[in-house]
Amino acid sequence: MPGEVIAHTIWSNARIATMDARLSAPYGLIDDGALAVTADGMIAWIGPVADLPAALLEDADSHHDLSGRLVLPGFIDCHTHLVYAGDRSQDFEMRLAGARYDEIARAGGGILSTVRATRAASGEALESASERRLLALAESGVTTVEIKSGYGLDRETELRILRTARSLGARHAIRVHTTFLGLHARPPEFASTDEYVDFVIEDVLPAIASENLADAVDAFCETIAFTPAQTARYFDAARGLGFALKLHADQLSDGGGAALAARHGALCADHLEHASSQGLAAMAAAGTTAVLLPGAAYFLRETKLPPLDEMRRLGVSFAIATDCNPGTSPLVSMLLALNLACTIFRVTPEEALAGATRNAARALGIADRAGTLSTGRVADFTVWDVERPAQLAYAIGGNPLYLLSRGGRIFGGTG
Ligand code: DI6
Ligand code: FE
Repeated sequence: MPGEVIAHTIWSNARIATMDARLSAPYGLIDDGALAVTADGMIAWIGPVADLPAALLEDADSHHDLSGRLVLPGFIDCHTHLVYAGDRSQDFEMRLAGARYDEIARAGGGILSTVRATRAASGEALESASERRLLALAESGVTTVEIKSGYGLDRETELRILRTARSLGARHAIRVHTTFLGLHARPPEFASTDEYVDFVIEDVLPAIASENLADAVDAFCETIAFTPAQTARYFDAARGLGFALKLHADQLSDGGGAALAARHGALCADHLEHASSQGLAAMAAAGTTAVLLPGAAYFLRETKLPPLDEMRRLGVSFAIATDCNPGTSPLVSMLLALNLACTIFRVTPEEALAGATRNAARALGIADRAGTLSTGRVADFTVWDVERPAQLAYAIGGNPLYLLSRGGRIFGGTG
């Protein structure tokens, strides 16, 4: 209403990397910036301190001087499998002794050993193990996280994983997007992958839809997992129920996953080390975001890098995520994911930070409200004890997080 004073907080004396591509400065940087946040956690105003309207300043409930610290949009980790029980340090030892990931999987280890542990875990054990990982990610600056199921592979456990993900998000005021990864691996009680795909389509997808437990569905389309034809059948059923689509595509071999994801209008296709030029061109045309997972490439010592030059040339936007999972990327730091993206994939620090914010929002279908800092968006931001944004991608193992705001609620720091 005109003239109404809305309670708000002012944050000033900040260097703000808005990541807003409409601003011409690298990182959308506002050098001597200020930010006004409403009581309901929205950004009421953002810009250079010198332009801050006097009325906003006078009416503020509280005022925080950030002493020149760096402000960024909260990180969005758009690809994790963080709800599971057990660990896979034995696989790790086997691999170091010479076994390959696909050999361990074919020998009945790999994903299925985590499925056994997850099915057997009590609700409390599953929740507390997963909570640690979620909070570790939050401590590395994450305000929104995507969590996939896929370590249950029966109806009850898949639903339990998705409910656990939702309840952890609600308990800690972290925005959680859930994804049903039904086609992750064939569970031992099914003789063929086709029969398992039928079961998922007929019994599990409708249950998830009726409880509204997932925002999207995902599949592992790979020679050791599910074929493009099975994936397409599952995608058609999921889209019919209103789910958004994502795909683990072309990670270990070129199976045409990138083009398949694009053809189905998927939000994103993830991994893509082996994606073809045609696949990437289809993604560019469909507006499908690439999600790069340097933690998995590092952990598996993958020597084939994702075709970044081709992505840049074709205009495929790319996000960076942790892929937090027990088998191929036991990584719980978004800061380390940024560093790995730069050192292993050779993305620039600016591309890495865009990948953890603006482009990750695209991969979750929330680019209209998150991923950049501008007026009218949610006040999900982080404050760091660094001067230059590139320092966040450059350092290995430290954590200069000063404080974090999730929808205006402040965690850490003294403000
Ligand atoms: N791709 C991966 O890298 C993970 N899942 C997937 O579909 C691996 C998960 C695991 O090994 O537990
Ligand atoms: Fe994954």
